[in-house]
Formats: sequence, C-alpha cells, structure tokens
Amino acid sequence: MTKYEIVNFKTLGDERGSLIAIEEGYNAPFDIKRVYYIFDTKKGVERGFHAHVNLKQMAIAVKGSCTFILDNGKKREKVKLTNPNQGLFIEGLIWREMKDFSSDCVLVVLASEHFDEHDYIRDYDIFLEEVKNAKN
Ligand code: T46
Repeated sequence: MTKYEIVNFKTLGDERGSLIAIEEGYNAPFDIKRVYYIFDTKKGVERGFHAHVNLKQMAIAVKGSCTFILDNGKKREKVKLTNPNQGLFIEGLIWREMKDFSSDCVLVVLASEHFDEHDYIRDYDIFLEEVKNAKN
C-alpha cells in the first residue's frame, strides 16, 4: 500500500504538563525496529529527496516545526508538522523532501525496519519508473 496520513496522538496531560505515548500496533501501525532523530538542522537546509521501497515510518516534530513535501508520482503535497501531538505516517512509494526546519526543530522518526541503504530510491526518475511498474 502507498499512503501518507496525519495521525493525531492523544495528549495525556495533568497539572505537571503533557505526555504522549506511541505504542506499536496501536497509534503506530507497524513494528518499531528503529528510532532516529534529526536536530540542529542548519538554516535553509533541505533533506530527504528519496523514497523507500518497504519502509514504514512515523515522523513527529516533538519540538519546533518542519515541512514535508510528499509526492506519490502524480501529485505533490506540502505537510507542515508543528505539534508533538501529530505524527506523519508514510508507507510505500512516496518521494519525500523536508525543508523549513525551525532552528529548534527536533524531528523524531519511528521506522519499521533497521537501516538499509538498499531500501532507498534516491533518483527521482527511477522513483517514477518504480511507481509506473507498481501499477502494472
Ligand atoms: C527518511 C527521512 C524522513 C544511518 O546510518 N542510519 C539511519 O537510521 C539513518 C536514518 C541514516 N543513516 C545515515 C545515512 C546517511 O549517511 O545517516 C546519513 C544521513 O541520512 P539521510 O541523508 O538519508 O537523511 P535524510 O534526512 O535525508 O532522510 C532521513 C532518513 O534517512 C529517511 O529514511 O525517510 O529522514
């Protein structure tokens, strides 16, 4: 399946502050094998520029904000992450670019697989070819 969607997490707050729990198979719809985070991103930097073959991921701006450009080979859409109670779930052949990182942005990403460079498609023309083949 190829899709992306915003998942709204329940904020468990009390007088001490806020807490959000992300649980495999509940509000994260995959087995979590890896967690990485992107922070201290320099002004004007753009990241990503790739798609994945098998990976499922959930990206959360736990602090600050950033923008994802998501492209399924037919249309491109902008999704801005501004709140730790929102996760961006991405599955299947979606080209992603990330930009407009605020200086305080901490982007946490939960991933369904261990790191594997072979799962990356880093050439946009090959990505379009894969999208075409996936539909045939
Ligand atoms: C994605 C977006 C949202 C590792 O060694 N292990 C890891 O788990 C990751 C994620 C990266 N790396 C290495 C690979 C590169 O040498 O760290 C370096 C930077 O990775 P990359 O240029 O792929 O980073 P981004 O920000 O362009 O993309 C990352 C993820 O790689 C990617 O899966 O979907 O964030």
